[in-house]
Amino acid sequence: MNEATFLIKDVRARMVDVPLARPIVTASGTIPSAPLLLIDLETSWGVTGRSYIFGYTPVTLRPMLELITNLAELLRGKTVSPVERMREFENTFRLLGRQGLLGMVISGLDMAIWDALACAYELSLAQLLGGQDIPIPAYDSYGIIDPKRYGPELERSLKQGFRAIKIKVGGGDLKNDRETVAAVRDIVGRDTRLMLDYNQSLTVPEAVRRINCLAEHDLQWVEEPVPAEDLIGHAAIRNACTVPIQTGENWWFPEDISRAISARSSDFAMLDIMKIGGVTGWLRAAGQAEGASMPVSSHIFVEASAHVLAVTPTAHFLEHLDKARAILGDPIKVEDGMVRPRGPGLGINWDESAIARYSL
Ligand code: SMN
Ligand code: MG
Repeated sequence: MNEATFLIKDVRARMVDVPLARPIVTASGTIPSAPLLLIDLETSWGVTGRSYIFGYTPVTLRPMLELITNLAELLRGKTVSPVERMREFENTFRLLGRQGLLGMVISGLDMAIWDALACAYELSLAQLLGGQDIPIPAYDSYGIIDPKRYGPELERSLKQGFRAIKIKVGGGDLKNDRETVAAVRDIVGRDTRLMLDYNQSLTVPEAVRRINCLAEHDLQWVEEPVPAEDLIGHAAIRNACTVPIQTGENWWFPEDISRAISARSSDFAMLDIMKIGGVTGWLRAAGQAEGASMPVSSHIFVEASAHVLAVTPTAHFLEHLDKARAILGDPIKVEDGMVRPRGPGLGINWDESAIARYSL
């Protein structure tokens, strides 16, 4: 295969707002539907690389669409070589920096380039990276819930084989959290791992008070108790609590995991492939996590994350929050509480009629 002839021809992106099975209700705001930007990267061999990025709110989609249109000029005629393309992005944006919408777009393009490369070799991404399509343990991810109304749904998760459940908390006071966690623990039983997510909503003393009080419910982790940038605050909470602290979904590019490791601010790492720098950024972050003996879980992005977790030395859990399901031709399956990476590439196919329905 002559690599020099495998070139990026063009990049297109489309905006959709996709219905969610469950709204994402957090202590820091609610996301009622999933605003996504769908990326198609066309190559000289006729293979198309596909990925999507998640805007959190629809107001981010048009600016990111414009960024992609402008960045396409940088990519057209270049080889389908994700590491080289990332080096170019790094050089181009050294003075500006890459956090925020630009970082999301760079990560999305990186995923699409890796997808095209793996598809061209007729391999899954996990295989292209030297791994296998091994099943990854997954947890089912809920928002802030009223356990009285959500009993049947939680039981459905257990019937699907999930042996781990995450709920978001912090919507009210500690009494509220205690009642919710006790009721959910009752429904899911002693043998199910239970994770909590505060979505950056507390102060350090309040986090210590709440986490130490909730510890009796045997928690797998408590996520982002204070604002994500507050590494010193997270480190202080870790020192004062026995429950492991999970952070990472707001780390931008591999530099941020270096900072977190140095600050000892997290027991676990939860990488978001759209913020950590795509597949290229994930692999670099996963190497650092291995060096720090830190378990790595994924944040949303179920399809791409299954592949990179399959080659992550300290892989822990895949988050099952299937926000793109309604526009995918062949959405992922959960079997016995596990998700298996599936090719070719990232395994992303569009359902064009659903895209037309949810198009913005
Ligand atoms: C989360 C927040 C916002 C969107 C999706 C998911 C969350 C999580 O913090 O960990 O699931
Ligand atoms: Mg979270």
